[in-house]
Amino acid sequence: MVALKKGVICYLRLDEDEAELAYDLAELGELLTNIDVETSETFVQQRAPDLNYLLGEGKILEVKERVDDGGIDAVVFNRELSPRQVKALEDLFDGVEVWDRTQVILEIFSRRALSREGKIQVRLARLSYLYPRLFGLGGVLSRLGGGIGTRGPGETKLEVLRRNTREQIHDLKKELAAVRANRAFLRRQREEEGIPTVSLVGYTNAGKSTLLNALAAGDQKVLAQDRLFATLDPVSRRVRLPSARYALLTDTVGFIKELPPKLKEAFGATLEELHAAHLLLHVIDLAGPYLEKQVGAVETLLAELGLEGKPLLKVYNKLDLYRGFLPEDGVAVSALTGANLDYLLACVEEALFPEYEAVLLVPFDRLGVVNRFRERLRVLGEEYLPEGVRLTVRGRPADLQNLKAKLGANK
Ligand SMILES: Nc1nc2c(ncn2[C@@H]2O[C@H](COP(=O)(O)OP(=O)(O)OP(=O)(O)O)[C@@H](O)[C@H]2O)c(=O)[nH]1
Ligand SMILES: [Mg+2]
Repeated sequence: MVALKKGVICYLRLDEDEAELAYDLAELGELLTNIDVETSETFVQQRAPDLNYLLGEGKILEVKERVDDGGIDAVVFNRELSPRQVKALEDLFDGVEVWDRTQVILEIFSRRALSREGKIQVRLARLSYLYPRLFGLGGVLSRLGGGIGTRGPGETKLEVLRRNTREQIHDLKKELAAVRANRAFLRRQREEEGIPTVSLVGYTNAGKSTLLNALAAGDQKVLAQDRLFATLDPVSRRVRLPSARYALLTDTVGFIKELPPKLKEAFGATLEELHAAHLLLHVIDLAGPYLEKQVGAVETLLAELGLEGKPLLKVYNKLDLYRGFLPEDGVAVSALTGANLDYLLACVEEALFPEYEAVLLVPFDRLGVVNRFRERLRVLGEEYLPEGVRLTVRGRPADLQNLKAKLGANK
């Protein structure tokens, strides 16, 4: 068990939206839990952002009083703080850590990054966040790990630090460019193989990795966990579609409302992969209390990435936890229990290949079943055999899937 730190949240409210407030507080609390900080109190104020303290002076002194009473390790703000605010707040809270939402997310990402690429991306995001803040300087430095090198003639320590950071950013960008080139190469190779690609997108913790594991043809499992941003590195697995054709399914980093811009930039190469997908599966937590907010946030991010035009299928996940009306604009499944996954695969196939052919051996006493599908399926060939009729039919994968299921049942 890691020792929990205690933090207070300072929340600047810009409007009267109660639902927004409740959502943000729940989410920030959840983000903090993911870096082992427990929220002990919340201070909320509605006003225009203060240039020094984000919250107004009166409110911030209230927070200061609480912090001075002791037992608080961190003061956490719901918005990204400017360099000037970081400096002023660190001076005010003298010794107690000051965090903003961006730093909290950066911290989670850096704990999760495993691959070389993931680490480069997170490091780049951290240094880019840090760089403009090097001009005020405060305790923020010790947490963000800016490297200090040898001093050149006539340079102050601070100047060295800035130059070093600038150089590191430059180098990391170069490394990322190499990663990007390699990705493009692998993508072209895949395209030559002709396997269609499907990418999972969705809010963090919606169940993307669990779904990938449930659908993947082999048994190489990826990490799926009840924690935010469990996945940072894209992983692909082959998925067998109902017609026995294959698609390549890719899992990637989860989305969050107002993803810090520096992270969005750093993860550009990862997110760029989405452009190459033939189909996006938007995985949605059907059972969570914040479905609409999360769907909205994902759609905003997809639009920002220029992906509005992509074919997209909504997948409402965690059906096993849900008792209510089912949304009609997508497929409801449970990645955990496997419910409705066959139907999902049929829909994926339908989106990728609008129609396909199947050969079915229908026993004579089941021909009536086929008749019920006459309107939706085209019969291309009939061959009479002792055990039944061999039919070649053409139609949408979902209908064929359905027919096969009906033929299989009540034999
Ligand atoms: N009850 C239930 N739980 C599920 C289902 N699908 C996923 N979960 C759980 O939800 C949690 C998050 O699942 P992940 O697959 O890691 O979610 P993710 O979308 O990959 O999350 P990030 O990688 O953080 O973006 C895990 O604890 C899963 O066991 C489901 O259909 N039903
Ligand atoms: Mg995941």
